Parts: sequence; C-alpha cells; structure tokens
Amino acid sequence: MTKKIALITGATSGIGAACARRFAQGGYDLIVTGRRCEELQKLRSEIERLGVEVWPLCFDVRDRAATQTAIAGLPERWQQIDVLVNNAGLARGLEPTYEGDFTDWDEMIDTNIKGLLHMTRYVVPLMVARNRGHVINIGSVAGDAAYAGGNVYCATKSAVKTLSDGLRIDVAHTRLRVTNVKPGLVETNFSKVRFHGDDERAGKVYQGIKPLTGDDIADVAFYAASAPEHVQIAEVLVLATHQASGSVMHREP
Ligand code: NDP
Ligand code: 8X3
Repeated sequence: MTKKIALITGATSGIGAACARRFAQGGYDLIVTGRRCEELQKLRSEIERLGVEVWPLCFDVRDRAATQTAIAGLPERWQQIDVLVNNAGLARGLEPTYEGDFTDWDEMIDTNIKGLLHMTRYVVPLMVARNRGHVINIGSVAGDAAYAGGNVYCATKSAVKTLSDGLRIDVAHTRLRVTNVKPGLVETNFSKVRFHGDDERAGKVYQGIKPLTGDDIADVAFYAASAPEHVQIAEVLVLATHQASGSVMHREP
C-alpha cells in the first residue's frame, strides 16, 4: 500500500524538524522544506533510517514563483500530499510599534502570512482534486491577544487563525480538514532568530519556566492528523504548565 505523504515547511529546525520526525515515526513519507539545503539533507539522512522516503525541497516560502516551481516540479506520486504542515515562520524584534523596524515587519508578514498563503494556494488544489487532505497551520498563542512588543508578530498569528478559519469554510464541502495549532513558549531557535542571534537575550525567554519542546507540538499535530476521518480538530492551544496566556507566566526565581 502507498504510504501517506506529509509536507512540512520549515523542517530544518525546531517544531518543523520535530514534526518531520513524528510523522516519519508514524509511517508517513515526507516532503521537507526550508531555505538551508544542507540541513534538509542532514534531516533526510537521519529520517530515511526510519524506513520512510524523504523528498527535500529547498526554497523560500516568501518567493511565490519558487513555491509554485517546487510544488509543480514534484513527481506525480509526491503530489498526492495527505498532510500539509504550514510551520515555516518567525518573529523579529520586540520593539513598540512606533519604533519597529520595517525590514523585520516585511519579513514576518511575508513569511508568516504570505508564505503560508503561497503554500496553501499551491498544495490545497491538489488535495481538493483528490477530495482528501489535512492542512495543519502552526499559529500561536500570540494570535489570541497582543503582548508587549508582540504587535506585528501577534498580528501575523491572528492572521493565521483567520486564514485557517476561512480555509475551513472554503473546504467544508470536501473531506479536507483544517487545524490551527497554537503553541505557547516552545524552546527552539525561535528567540535566537527573534533577537537576531543574541543568544543571551534569547536564553532569558526560557529562564525560570519549563517550556514546551518541538516534540510536544509535533505530538499534537500528529494527533490531529490521526483522528478519525469524521473528526476535525479545528484549533488547539498548547501552553507550558506555568504559562496562562501570551503575557502571563509564572517563573521560578
Ligand atoms: P525555528 O527558528 O527553530 O524554526 C523556524 C523554521 O522556519 C526553520 O526551519 C526555518 O528554516 C523556517 N523558515 C523561516 N523562514 C522561512 C522562509 N522564508 N522560507 C522557508 N522556511 C523558513 O522556530 P520554531 O520551530 O519555533 O518556529 C516554527 C513555527 O512555530 C513558526 O511559525 C513560529 O511562529 C511558530 N511558533 C513558535 C513558538 C515558539 O515559542 N518557538 C510558539 C508558537 C508558534 P530555514 O531557516 O532553513 O529557512
Ligand atoms: C511564539 C510564542 O509567546 O513568544 O509564537 O509569541 S510567543
């Protein structure tokens, strides 16, 4: 029997890499994407040892033409995508809006919103044609309410919620399912990227609290994909035990 295929964007690190490992353990063949081609090759070597096939696609989700070429160039068997995990994304900076950096804003909006839309636009028609598929968007608790300095990042994750809800309406007449997974604090490269490589500042984000791991989120995404066909996990908020919301958490001194 042909294996199911999961396409995971941003699989070179953090939550995306964890999703790749989890879906591979669950027997899926994988299409993994990211901009760092060498990291994709390393992931491929690691995961293929689990006995699944891996098709790396190295491109920037902000680049619409590159996204189209990547998906259109897949062999027919690899276009039978069962699960799309729209995970690629990032935060940049934590400045108040009136001091925000335009380049940071562009990068967040172009990746978290437009990149997700590019992937959705090129992959979902393949799913609709087969009347089969599941889109799992990685949103965030940041999309539920703004927190200090979160402004544009929070807005992009609010957009992920709205786009997930909109897509769910668009495909309600099909067997497709749409899930928005909203993690809280997950220790990955996220904060290093947010603070442009300032490791010390990034480390402080996780001080005094046990954060989630990429594996915790991958388990939730895999659970949603594994639910019986008539069950659509529409939205899941996943927080560390000592986190109550995007801005409220208890830290041990
Ligand atoms: P990481 O920085 O560890 O991973 C981000 C991934 O996104 C990398 O694989 C990176 O790959 C990829 N990526 C970034 N920009 C692009 C791009 N333009 N084109 C293609 N791929 C890109 O962070 P996380 O794993 O934490 O983040 C994954 C998702 O989870 C993001 O959407 C983030 O907003 C969300 N999230 C994270 C939380 C956290 O606390 N960590 C909490 C809630 C949500 P490469 O560099 O190779 O392109
Ligand atoms: C990432 C989680 O709280 O740092 O989306 O915004 S948070």
